[in-house]
Amino acid sequence: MGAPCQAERRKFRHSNRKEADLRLSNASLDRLPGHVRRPGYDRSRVASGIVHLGIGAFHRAHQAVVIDDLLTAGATDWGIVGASLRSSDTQDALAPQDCLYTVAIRSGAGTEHRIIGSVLQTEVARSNPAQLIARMADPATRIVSLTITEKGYCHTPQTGELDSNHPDIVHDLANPDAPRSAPGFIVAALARRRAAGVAPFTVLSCDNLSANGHTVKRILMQFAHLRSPELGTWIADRVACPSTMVDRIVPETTDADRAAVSSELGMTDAWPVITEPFTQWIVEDNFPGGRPDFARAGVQLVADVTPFEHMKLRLLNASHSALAYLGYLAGYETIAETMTDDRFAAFAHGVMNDAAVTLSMPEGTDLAGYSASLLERFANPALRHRTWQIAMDGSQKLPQRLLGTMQDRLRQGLPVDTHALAVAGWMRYVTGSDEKGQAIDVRDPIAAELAAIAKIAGPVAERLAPALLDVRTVFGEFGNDPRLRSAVTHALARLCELGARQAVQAWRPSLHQV
Ligand code: NAI
Ligand code: CS2
Repeated sequence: MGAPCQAERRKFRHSNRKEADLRLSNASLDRLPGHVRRPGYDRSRVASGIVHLGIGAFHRAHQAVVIDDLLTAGATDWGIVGASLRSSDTQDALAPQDCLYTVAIRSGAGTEHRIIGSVLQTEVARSNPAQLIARMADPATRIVSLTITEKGYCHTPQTGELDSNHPDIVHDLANPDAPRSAPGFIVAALARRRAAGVAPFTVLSCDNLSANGHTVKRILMQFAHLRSPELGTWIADRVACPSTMVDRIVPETTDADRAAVSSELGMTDAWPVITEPFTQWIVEDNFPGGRPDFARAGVQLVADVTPFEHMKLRLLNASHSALAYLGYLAGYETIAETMTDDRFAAFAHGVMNDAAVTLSMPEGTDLAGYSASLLERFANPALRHRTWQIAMDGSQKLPQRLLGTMQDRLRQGLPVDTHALAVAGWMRYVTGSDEKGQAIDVRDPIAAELAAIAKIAGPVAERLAPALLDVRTVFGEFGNDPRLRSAVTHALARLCELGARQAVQAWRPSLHQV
């Protein structure tokens, strides 16, 4: 359906402005402008088959779009019930809209608006935990998927093991029927299914974790074992947790986004999601209870996602984090803005090149082409992906994004100076004070611990770097490696001496290019 000419759009927007109190809903779908794509199926005939935990921006711009495509193609039993374990914000926004929302796909060529109907209902765990557990225990639920952020797994980032001292885990072991954590809810529902003789659902992590399927399975087994060894064994034997690689850049929605989308629709959408044209989903094909016909919607089904996951985490996410910390310190608000600085763009490319040599990809994989596409995506002028947003939860992200590459490079006798500058950027960032002495709003599960370490060490690289490298939950034993300590301390000293802009300006690519 072709986009209307500008004059028609202006006319449409004007005629609809007086209907500004109109709200996106089932009843108003036929009032949308003709160029806005809407669900091509009868939502009333769709049954839910998926419960998704973490109904945030990424799920709604990625997995829910795939399911919407499959519903359009005729599937009827893979609708989504979206749950939030933390707040009612998403439900408050979407319930009045019959859970309809807009995906605004932005690029330099313009914006495409698409209404998604695959989320059928929402749940707020804290207001009714029993209802969510019942949903997940219902035999019609065959997949429980997750985008709960790296910290939602209540694990130790460096090891991937359950953190049994995590406050939510301690609470959930004491209150198994009124859990707070994702592991708590999943195990409570699985226990209910086991007791009823119902086969388990498949657990599908869509978070940026290393080996996300294996990690979530380990965490579920360890949590369940603490409740009952028999339950832990049942989960180990019966529950499938395929790993996935997920990719679509989805910045946090702003009020300006809400206003722009609502103006385009001629009606209010309280929580649209903003994204890029690119999307990719690679999934291990291990769904004993059945799955949607993912391939029909362009999802790649593989036996082992590992190489693709490493490629994405170590090239895209690593350079994203590098740009986030050093770009923020240099005064850039968004990734696209940071990429307008050629030296930062070159540095991001250097991070990708240094990671590429650690990958074992299928024959014919074009890593140079993949890196080039990443640099283009990062430079998308239509996406305002804030460096501050990507800088969040760095203690949960560094191991799979930067440290794994550094360990592999050192094993190969290769320098790690490029990645050391990215780690130094994180260290400088978590001090909580920027290069002008202004406070940084550091969001991280261990932000207070990091700030305390920085305060004791003071603004001296030779003290701060070793102190942070001793944070075992992030660096583990690798933090003791003298080559790592030397490279990171040197990088931090340069960063503190020159400032981010000049330190990146002075950066040069690693000499040993394989
Ligand atoms: P968001 O902030 O929109 O949603 C995060 C969701 O996680 C919310 O529903 C929130 O309630 C839930 N959550 C947060 N902390 C939690 C906890 N401790 N326990 C349980 N649930 C918790 O963020 P968004 O953009 O949806 O990203 C979520 C995750 O999706 C990311 O952390 C990442 O793992 C993955 N992802 C995000 C991409 C993006 O560009 N935004 C792209 C690829 C993957
Ligand atoms: C970002 C990711 O916020 C972050 O940490 O690096 O969410 C990134 O946008 C996605 O992984 C892209 O697929």
